[in-house]
Amino acid sequence: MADFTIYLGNKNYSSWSLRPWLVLKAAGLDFDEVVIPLDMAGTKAEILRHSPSGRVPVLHHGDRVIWDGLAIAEYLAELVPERMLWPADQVARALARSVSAEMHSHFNAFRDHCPMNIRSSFPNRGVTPEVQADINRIATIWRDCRKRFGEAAVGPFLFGGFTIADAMFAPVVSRFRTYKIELDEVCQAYADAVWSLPSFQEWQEAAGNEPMIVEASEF
Ligand SMILES: N[C@@H](CCC(=O)N[C@@H](CS)C(=O)NCC(=O)O)C(=O)O
Repeated sequence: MADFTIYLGNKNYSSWSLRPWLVLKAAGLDFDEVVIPLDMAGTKAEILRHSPSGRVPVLHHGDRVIWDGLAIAEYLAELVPERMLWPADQVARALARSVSAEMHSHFNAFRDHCPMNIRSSFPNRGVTPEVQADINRIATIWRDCRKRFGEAAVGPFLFGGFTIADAMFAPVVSRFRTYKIELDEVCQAYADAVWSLPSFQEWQEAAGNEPMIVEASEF
């Protein structure tokens, strides 16, 4: 079984879709991708043809169907263990899973007020005190991971080399640019490393070329 197809939302807006797509790239697997335009009359029905949750992303691997970004990432980590999609060290891996789960299930103020919009720039818009508290927590996570496990010699990511944890925070990196959030030196260097990933650059280019507009994510 070698055929992978990932169904995604709009690349400019779908933070949930970006994450497992980056993990697929890091896994080194060939895959097809289908973008289902979000927020349109037929969106839900089209997604439901491929995803039992009625949400994207969803990965089809032969007759297997795996939905939810973090579940897809975990599945890929099991398929290609040699790619070290989680850190090798058990303590680092537990922390990587913790921060990934925290990113997956928290930061609602930041999500609600600062939606991902890769190609746009809205300096400081939407930064309420609750949003700032989310930003501060994310910056603390980044600093802590970099300090404890992000050895410069291994790589510029949270745990040195690129892992699922970095994919989980990639939409945040984009939002920090869109909303011009000021970061300290450590966090800015990390954000720059994620932004410059060739796979992320490829996604950004596609996002810039998409014709679809989701009004709710524009100001
Ligand atoms: N926790 C899910 C969230 C997925 C999600 O909310 N996807 C949105 C697009 S970004 C969606 O499918 N929306 C379509 C709809 O609700 O009709 C994941 O990580 O995959």
